[in-house]
Amino acid sequence: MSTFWGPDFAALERDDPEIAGVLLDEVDRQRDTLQLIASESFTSPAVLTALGSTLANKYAEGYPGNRYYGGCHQADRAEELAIARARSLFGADHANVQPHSGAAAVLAAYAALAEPGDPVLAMGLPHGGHLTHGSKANFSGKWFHPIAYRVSPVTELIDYDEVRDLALAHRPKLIICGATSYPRRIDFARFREIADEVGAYLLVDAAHFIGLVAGRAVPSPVPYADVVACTTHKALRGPRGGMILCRAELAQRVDKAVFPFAQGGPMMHAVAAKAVALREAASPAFAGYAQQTVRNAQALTVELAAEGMRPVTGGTDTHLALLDLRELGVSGREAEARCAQAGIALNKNAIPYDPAKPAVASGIRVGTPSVTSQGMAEGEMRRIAGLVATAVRSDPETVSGSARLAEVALEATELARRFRFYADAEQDAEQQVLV
Ligand code: DSN
Repeated sequence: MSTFWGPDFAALERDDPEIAGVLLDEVDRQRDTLQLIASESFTSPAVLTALGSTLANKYAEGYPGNRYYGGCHQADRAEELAIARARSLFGADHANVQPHSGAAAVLAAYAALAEPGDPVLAMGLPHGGHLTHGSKANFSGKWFHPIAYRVSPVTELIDYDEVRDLALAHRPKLIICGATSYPRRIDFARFREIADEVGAYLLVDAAHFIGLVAGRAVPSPVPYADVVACTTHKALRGPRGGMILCRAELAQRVDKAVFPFAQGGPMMHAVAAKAVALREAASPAFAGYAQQTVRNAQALTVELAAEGMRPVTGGTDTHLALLDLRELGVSGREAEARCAQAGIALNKNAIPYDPAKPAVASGIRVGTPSVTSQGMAEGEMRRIAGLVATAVRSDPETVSGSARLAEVALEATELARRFRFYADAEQDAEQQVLV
C-alpha cells in the first residue's frame, strides 16, 4: 500500500521562512484582491497536488514506451492518461502534452510546419497577436519572415479580405490565427479556406480560449487547423504549461519538434497535473464555468461601457474585453497602476491603431476566468465594473483620489473574500485540525 508524499508546508516554513513567506503572501494576494487578468484563472487543489508530487524528480526524455531513461513506468502512465484525455476532450487525432509553455508549443509548431526564412502570415502584435506571431524581438520574427495582418480600423474585427489578399501576395508557408487581446470569435473555416487557397498550413494558437473550447462555450478550431497550439493554464485551469493537438499525419513531425528539437526532458509533474486538469475540464461543472465566464465578460463589458470605457469591437463573445480609455483621459498604464493600488489586478493593453506607445497604451484588458472560478456571476460583475471605474478615475496624486482608491481596495477585498476559490480545501483543513 503506497502513501502519498506531498507538499509539507510546515517543513518549508521551518527550513526556508523567506520563501514560505512569499508563498503565504501570494495566497493572501490572491485571496484579498480581484483577479481580472484575462490569461489567469485558479487551478484546483488536485492540480496543485500533482504539481507538488515526486514526479518532479523524474527524467523521462522521449515518449511513453520509448524513453531515454529507465524507471519511467509511472511517467508513462501519467503521460498516456494526459494524451488520452486531451484527445478525447478536443476530438483530436494526436496530442503532445510536453511543451513547457504556450510559447514553446508555438515554437514546436513552427518547427513542425516551416523552415527558417519561410513567410508566415499572422496577426500583428499591436492588433492582438502574440509575441510568437512574428515579433522582431522573438524567434518568430528573427528566424522567419513575418507578414502581419490587422483588424479593420472601422469595425476592429479581423479583416478576412486583407488576410486573403496578403496570403495571395506572399504565399506564406504558415498562416496563424489566435490572439491575446481579441475579444471576438475567430472564423476558423474562413482561415482554412484561405490557407487551402494558397497551400499554407493553418496553425491556431488557442492559448487564450482553449478552456472555453473545452467547456463548449466557443467553437473548436480542431476540425479546421493542421495544428492547434495552446497553454494548459489560463481559462483551462491546469498547470502552467503548453500542449499541441494535431492531425494524425503530422503527429510524428510535431513530436519530434517538441523533443528533441525544442526541449529536453518533460516536466512530468506538470504532465500529471495536465492530466488532472483535462479530466476536470471534461466535467459538466467545467462547461458551466466556461459558459458563465463568457456571460460574465459580456456583463462586465456592458457595465464598463456605461462608465465611459469603449469596448473595442463593441463588445465580447469570449472571456475578455479590451477597453479604450481615451474618453476618460487616462492611459492604460495609469489605469493599471490605479487598479493595482485598489486591489484589482488587470493589465494595460494597446488598442488597435493605438496612438500611445505600448508601454503607456490607451487601453486595458480585463478577463473573467478567475472571478468566475470563484463563483461570481453577473451581479458581481456590475459591482466589479463600478470598482474598476472608480479606481480608473481616481488620481492617486490627489488626497481625495488616494482616499477613494483605499476605499475601493477595502470593497475589493470584501468581495474577493466572500468568493474564496480555495475555501473548501481550507475548511477541510480546519475541520481536520478540529478533529
Ligand atoms: N502572456 C499571455 C497573456 O497575458 O495574454 C499571452 O501569452
